[in-house]
Amino acid sequence: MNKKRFSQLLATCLLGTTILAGCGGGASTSTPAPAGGGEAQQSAGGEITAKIGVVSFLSGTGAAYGEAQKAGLELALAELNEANKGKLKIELQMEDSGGKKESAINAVNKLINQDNVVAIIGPTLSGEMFAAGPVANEAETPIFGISNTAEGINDIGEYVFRNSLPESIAIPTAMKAAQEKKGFKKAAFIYAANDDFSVSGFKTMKATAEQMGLENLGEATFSNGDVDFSAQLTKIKELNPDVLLVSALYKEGSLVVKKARELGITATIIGGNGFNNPQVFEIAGDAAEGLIVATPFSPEKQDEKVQTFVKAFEAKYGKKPDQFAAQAYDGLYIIAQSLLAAGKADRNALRDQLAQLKDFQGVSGKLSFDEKRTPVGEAVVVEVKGGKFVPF
Ligand code: 1QQ
Repeated sequence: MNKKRFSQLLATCLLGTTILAGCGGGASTSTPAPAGGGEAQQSAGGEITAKIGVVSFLSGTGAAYGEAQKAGLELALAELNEANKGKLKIELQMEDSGGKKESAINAVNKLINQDNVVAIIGPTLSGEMFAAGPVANEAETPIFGISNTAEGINDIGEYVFRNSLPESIAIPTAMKAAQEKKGFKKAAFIYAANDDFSVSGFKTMKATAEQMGLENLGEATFSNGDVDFSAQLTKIKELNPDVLLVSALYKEGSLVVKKARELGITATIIGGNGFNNPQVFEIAGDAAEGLIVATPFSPEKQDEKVQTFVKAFEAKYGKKPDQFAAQAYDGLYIIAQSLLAAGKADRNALRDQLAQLKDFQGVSGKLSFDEKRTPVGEAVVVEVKGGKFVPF
C-alpha cells in the first residue's frame, strides 16, 4: 500500500461511522474494504455489485462526445445487468467534466474517495486523462479511457487502460489510403495547440507525412474555443497544398473545414478521430463532403455483432451510434467481463484481469492490449459522401 492510500484509509477509519474489519488491529488477515477498492462487495447470494464512475464531456463545446458516450454506456448497462442477473449488478455514477482538466481531477477524486467506485470510465479528452489519470493511478483505482487516442496515455501508470484506438494507428491508415487514391505531394497542417489530443495527432500526421515523402508547406495553430480561422487558412491557401491535415475536436475542426472550403482551398482534407461525430455535418454542412478520417467503428459494417448493436441503439435513441458510443459500449462490456473473471469487485483484482485482455470481440473491432496495456486494433477509412461517412 502506498503512503497516500494508507493515509486515506486511516482517515476513513478515523472518520467513518462504520468501522470495517481492516481498520481494526494489525492481526486481521482480511483485506480492508476501502483498500480492496469499491464499496462493491459480493453478496451472500454470490451476486457482485459494482459501482463504476464515469467522467465525461457532457456540457460545453464537445458535449456531443459526452452524449454519445453516455448513450453507449447506458445501452451496455441495461444489456449487461439483464444478461448477468444474479451474477453481476453494475451501477454507473456519472460526472460531467465539461472537457476541463481541473473538473476531471475533481470528479476522479470524488468518485474514488467519496463514492468509493471500483473503477472509472473516462475522462473523454486525452488532456483530461493526462491530468486526472495520475490521481486514479496513485489511488490504485483502474481508470479506463474510452476515447483517449494520444500518444503516452498508458505511460501514466499501470492502473490506466483504454480501448480507444490510438491515433498513431488510425492517422497513418487514413493518410496512406488517401494518398494511394489521390496521389498528393504537398501538405499543410492545422491543429489546436492547447489540446493534448490535437497536438499528439498533429505530431503523428507530420511524422507520417515525412515518412511518405510529402513536402511540408507549413503548420498553423489555433486554440480550442476559437471560432475564426480566416487568418490561418488564408495563409494556407497561398501555400497551395494538395492535402490539408486537420487535428482538432469536432467543433473547431468542422469550422476549419467549412472556412477552408469557403476560401477556395481545394486540397484533400484528412482529419483525426475527433471528426467521428455527426455534429460535423451540422457544423460544416456541404463543406464536409470529401473529408477523410479513420475510425475503428462503422455502423455500416456488415457484421452480426455490429448490426445487432446498431439496431438496439437505434431502437433506444432513434439514431445511429458513432465511434464514441461504440467505444463506450465496448468499454463497459470489457469491464463487466473482467469483473466476472475477478469474481469480486475489487480494484486490484479488476486491474489484473483488465491487463490480461486478449482478443475481445467488440462492436468497434477485435481488441487486445499490448504489454503496456495499449490497444492493438484496426482502423477503417471513411469519407463523407452525401452527408454521411461511407467506406473510402
Ligand atoms: C482524445 C480524443 C478526442 C477526439 C476525444 C473526444 O481522441 O482526446 O484523445
